[in-house]
Amino acid sequence: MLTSKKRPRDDSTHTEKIKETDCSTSDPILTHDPWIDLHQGSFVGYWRNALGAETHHLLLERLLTQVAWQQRDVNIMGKRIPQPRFVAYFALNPETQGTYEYTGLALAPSHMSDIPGLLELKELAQNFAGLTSEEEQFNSCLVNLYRSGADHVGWHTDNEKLYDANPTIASLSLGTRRSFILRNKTDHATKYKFLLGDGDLLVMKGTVQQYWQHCIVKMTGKKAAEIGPRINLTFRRVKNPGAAGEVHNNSKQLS
Ligand SMILES: O=C(O)CCC(=O)C(=O)O
Repeated sequence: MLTSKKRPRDDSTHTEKIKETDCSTSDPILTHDPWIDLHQGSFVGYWRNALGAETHHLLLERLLTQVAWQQRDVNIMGKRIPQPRFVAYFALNPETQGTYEYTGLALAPSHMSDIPGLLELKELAQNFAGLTSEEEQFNSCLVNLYRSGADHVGWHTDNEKLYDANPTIASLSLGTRRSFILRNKTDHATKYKFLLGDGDLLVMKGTVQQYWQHCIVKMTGKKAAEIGPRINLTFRRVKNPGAAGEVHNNSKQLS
C-alpha cells in the first residue's frame, strides 16, 4: 500500500514566475492555494512532496530497476535522432488503447499492473487533480527517465487528439529536482518555473495545452553530469485511440 501526504500546501520556494527578459529576478507566487490561475481557463496545481519521503524512495528505486526503459529515435528537422531521455508507456487497457505516437515514434503500451504501485499512483494523482467521475479518470501513463542533467524534453504541448482538446494531465516527479518551465504560446516572455522532483505533483488543467508549452531544461557543464536521475510520470486519459499521431491544432511538438 502506498502512502501519501494529504494535499500538502504549496511551497513558494519551489515555484517562481519568471520573465524571459530578466531571469535573474524572480517574482515568487506567495499563495497557499495549490492552484495557480494562468488565465484564459488554464490552471496549474502544484503540491510539493505529494508522496512523502518513504514512498518516494521506494518508487524511485522500483521504477529505475523494473521498467523496461527504451531510448527511441524521433524525427527532428528531417533527421532521425535518439531522444535525449528514456521512455516507457503504460495503459489500463493496452489491448484497446492503442499506441502513443509523436514525432515519428510509436510506443506500444504495457499494462499498468505490470509495475506494482502504478495503479495506486494513478488513484492518488486523480484525487489531487479532483477527478471524481469515472469518465474523467486517467487510463494511461507516459514515463520519462532523465539519466543526468543533459537529458531533457524540448518545448511542446500535450495536444494529441488521443486526448480531449482540454485534457487534465497529472505529472508526478521522482528523484532529482529539475526545472520544468511553462511558457505562454503567444507571449514567450510569460513563464512559470517549477523545480520538480522528490515526489512533487503538478497538474495541468483546463486550456493549458491550448495556450501554454512546457519543457524540462537541458543542463550543461560539470553539474549536468553530476546530478542524479529523475523520473517523471504523466497520467492522462486516452479518449480517442484511433487518433494516435494527430494533434488538436497545428502547433509542432519538439521532443
Ligand atoms: O518530465 C517532465 O516533468 C515533463 C514531461 C513531459 O513534458 C511530457 O512527458 O510530456
